[in-house]
Amino acid sequence: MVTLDIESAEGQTEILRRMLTIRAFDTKAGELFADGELPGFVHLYIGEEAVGVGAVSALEEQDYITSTHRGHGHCISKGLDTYEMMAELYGKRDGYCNGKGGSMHIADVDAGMLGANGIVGAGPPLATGAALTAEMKDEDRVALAFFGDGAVAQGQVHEAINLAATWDLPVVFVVENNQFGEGTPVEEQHNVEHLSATAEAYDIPGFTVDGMDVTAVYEAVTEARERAATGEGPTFIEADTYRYEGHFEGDHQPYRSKEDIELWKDRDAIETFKNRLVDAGTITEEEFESMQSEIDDEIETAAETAKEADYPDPSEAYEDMFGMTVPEINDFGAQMRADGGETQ
Ligand SMILES: Cc1ncc(C[n+]2csc(CCOP(=O)(O)OP(=O)(O)O)c2C)c(N)n1
Ligand SMILES: [Mg+2]
Repeated sequence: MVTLDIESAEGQTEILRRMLTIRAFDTKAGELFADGELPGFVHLYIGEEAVGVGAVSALEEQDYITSTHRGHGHCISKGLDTYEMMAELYGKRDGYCNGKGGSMHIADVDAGMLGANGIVGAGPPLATGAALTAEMKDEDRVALAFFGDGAVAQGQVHEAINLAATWDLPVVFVVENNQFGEGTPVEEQHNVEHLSATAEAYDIPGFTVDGMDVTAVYEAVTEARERAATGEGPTFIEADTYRYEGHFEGDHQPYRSKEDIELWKDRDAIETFKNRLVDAGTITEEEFESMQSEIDDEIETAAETAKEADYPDPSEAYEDMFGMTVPEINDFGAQMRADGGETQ
């Protein structure tokens, strides 16, 4: 069953709620970082909400996603809990990785969120691997990789697309073209007008969609998922979007003007979708206001509770690092050798 049905009033309302939740979460994360509350870096997804929510809503619950260093929006799109996310940003034990991952490493494998990732371009190979696993296990799952315009020319991204295309694996590649890789404009990074041209090299379908239109993203991913799930292989989707905030919090942004940002804000995806729902009578202005204040309360409570929560104890530092403990790995090796599986 599709995660959220964009044809139904319930699905539309939840899509709006998730986009608003991302914006509220990242607005708060930006404030907390500026106040010196959060360790590490935060990269905000504000402005790009329609890509994450549009894409994940078109998937099925059991599908996998891989994320980027700008991953909060992908997590919320996949239905992750904002308190556990906030606790992770704070480095607290209640966080998704028990506070040991932070903003750039939130993962919830059970929910199909295979991880934010500090390595640009590391998501697509994970998605191709997850799709291969699903195929070998004969499971009805697809894997969707989010990655940025700055990752498109990264070598491992091409290896991942090539393998997925050659083996017809159930993968959807989604490029979030937010017009910059750090401070470098997309046209100074690539020699093609549309990054979706990448698809031609692998003989797979490639599309460029308006990433400020949640419906357009949803429709493109719906088609791509269908292709993936029916053995027709991967699709490459470029979503044109924009980040409203700096590359990271603290970026002085000398590479663009306030006017450029305003031009994109005029096409704000949340505002557009909200107006569409109000015009259609799906929600009223009052319902919108109360949804917004419920979300603000949720995020405020998440931040306050996370601030007070416990850090992991230093004695837990080496827990959760590997799937097995060192003694278990040694036992595993010994067993393999005893079984004749070890050839060295
Ligand atoms: C392999 C690798 N190279 C470089 C970096 C440093 N780096 C972090 S984010 C970034 C820009 C990524 O741009 P893009 O993929 O467009 O994502 P965006 O930040 O725009 O969402 C770079 C170069 C890194 N983290 N990993
Ligand atoms: Mg970018």
